[in-house]
Amino acid sequence: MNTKYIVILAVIALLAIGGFYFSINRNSAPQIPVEFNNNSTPVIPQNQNSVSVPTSPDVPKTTHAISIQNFAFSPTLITIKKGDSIVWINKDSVAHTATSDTGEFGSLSLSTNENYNRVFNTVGTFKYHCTPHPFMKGTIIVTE
Ligand SMILES: [Cu+2]
Repeated sequence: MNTKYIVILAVIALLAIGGFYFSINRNSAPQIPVEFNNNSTPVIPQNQNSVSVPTSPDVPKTTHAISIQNFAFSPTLITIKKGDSIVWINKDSVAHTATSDTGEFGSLSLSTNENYNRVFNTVGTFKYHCTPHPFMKGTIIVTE
């Protein structure tokens, strides 16, 4: 009789221990975050029909500096690529301009260390001068 009870107690104890371990294992199971995508319909980007094409080719544009110093443009002649820009910087203590001979572009009067920037999008030869000092001349050649 006693051994029966011992066996039953042992079984109960084993079940209890098993349940205890089971609950521990459940609780200590690694909590892996699972993201459910509730949005079952695929997101279709708007403007699907219009493909965006860059309006200008991704060619790096260069800015070329022309210094105005000692009553002269330096360099006097410069060759650049279409789309490049020129920045004139007045290094003189006297005011100068960079003025197109044909009136296509022109700076205001540039004081010391002031600059004037212009993009050249057209192939060609562009001559310019300084309005207060017409003997100051320069040429920009723009190529493809
Ligand atoms: Cu000048």
